[in-house]
Amino acid sequence: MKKALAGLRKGYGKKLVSIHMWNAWLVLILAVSGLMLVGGFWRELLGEGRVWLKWAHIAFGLVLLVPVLYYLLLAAKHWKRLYGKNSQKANVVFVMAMLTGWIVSGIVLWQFRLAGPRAANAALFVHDLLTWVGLPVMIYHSITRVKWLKEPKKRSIVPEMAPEGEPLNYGVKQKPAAVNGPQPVYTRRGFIKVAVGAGLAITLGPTFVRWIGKSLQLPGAAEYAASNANALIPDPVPLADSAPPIGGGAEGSFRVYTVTDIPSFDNSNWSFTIDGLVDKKFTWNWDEFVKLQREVQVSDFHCVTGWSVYKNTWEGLPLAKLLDMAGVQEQAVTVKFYSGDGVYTDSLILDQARMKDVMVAVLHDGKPIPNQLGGPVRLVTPQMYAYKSVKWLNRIELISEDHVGYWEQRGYDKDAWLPSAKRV
Ligand SMILES: Nc1nc2c(c(=O)[nH]1)N[C@H]1C(S)=C(S)[C@@H](COP(=O)(O)O)O[C@H]1N2
Ligand SMILES: [Mo]
Repeated sequence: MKKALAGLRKGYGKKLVSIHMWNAWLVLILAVSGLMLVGGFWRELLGEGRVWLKWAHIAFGLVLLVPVLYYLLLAAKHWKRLYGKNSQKANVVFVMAMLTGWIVSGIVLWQFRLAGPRAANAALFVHDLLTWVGLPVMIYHSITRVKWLKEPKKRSIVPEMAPEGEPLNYGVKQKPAAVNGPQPVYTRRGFIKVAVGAGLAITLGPTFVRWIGKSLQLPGAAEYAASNANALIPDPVPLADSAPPIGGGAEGSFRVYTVTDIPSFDNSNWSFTIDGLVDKKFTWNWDEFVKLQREVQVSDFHCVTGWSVYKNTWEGLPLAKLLDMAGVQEQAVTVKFYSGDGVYTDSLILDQARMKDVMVAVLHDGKPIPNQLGGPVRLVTPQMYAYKSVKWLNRIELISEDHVGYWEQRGYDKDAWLPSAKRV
């Protein structure tokens, strides 16, 4: 133990440098992979690769624990060296707080099943917020530090801080940082720092503010309704329980997810079919479909990536009723759902499909579901994660074999049950 500690002390300065370097590389990798994971553009382009990228992001996030914990071993000593350097102390505290927040919220998101949707929701918010705050700060930090490499006096992490008179490294000859004394306020370094900061603020500031605004305040129902590109006539007339919605109005915002371009529909290109292993096949056009008897339910909606929308008042056709209308044949095992986007599918086994709250939804909080959110008709599966909730649903097929849905083919768990669900 003593020996190990002595070893720690010996190469102390060099160790700080290498911790810093490892940390920088890991944060860069995590930033790039993380931004690719949230970007809609990449979401579409990556397809299957997205699941691998997510696992890589989690793995690198866990590796980030190594430099953080290693630093904590050396922290007491580094802290003494920073005596009197309050801005550098603040910097260390800031970076450690960021890294800890990222790691803790990342672990909650990784273990979302154990954590449950509320904790996952909070973790996603923290993870995103730290990214919006932390990334610009770190970019700024790297840019200014690159300039400083030629004038390393100000760096707190330099090899020459090694005690016991170790030779100075990296070809940098100078006195120990601690005896540098106070720096004049108007130094060239100070100027560069302010200039880079101002430049970044002016060029990136507006985009950054808009980005935060957009991210913290996702579009609400009114915005989606205003840009709804569906043109199906007539509008379905809501039941009394829908308007005003008995749920009191949904809490939270949907993030628009799609694996294709967002489709839109009108009366000429929309129809709804139930076929396969049924006694009676149906194909309804919109006029016929809106005349079918609907029901109302209030339920929460949880995406497996951590966000939720609570108290949605959905109005639509209980799937069990549609199945009864069509008459499910004995050989049928699986209900397969097709999206009008031509790509996305998913499935439920019959017992799951017959659960009371599985709904072919037409209205949300008393309004037609806009095309961005899967309207005119989407599936709702409140007991399961929302990748089961097929958007632009236009065909239900009864089949005798298994069907592995779009995201399940790409690594999502076949078991989509929420932790709270009463499994059937
Ligand atoms: N056709 C289709 N349906 C889909 C998806 C999709 O990409 N395409 N994404 C699923 C996922 S992962 C979620 S969380 C919800 C998101 O619904 P929203 O885009 O209305 O918020 O839709 C589900 N249904
Ligand atoms: Mo999702």
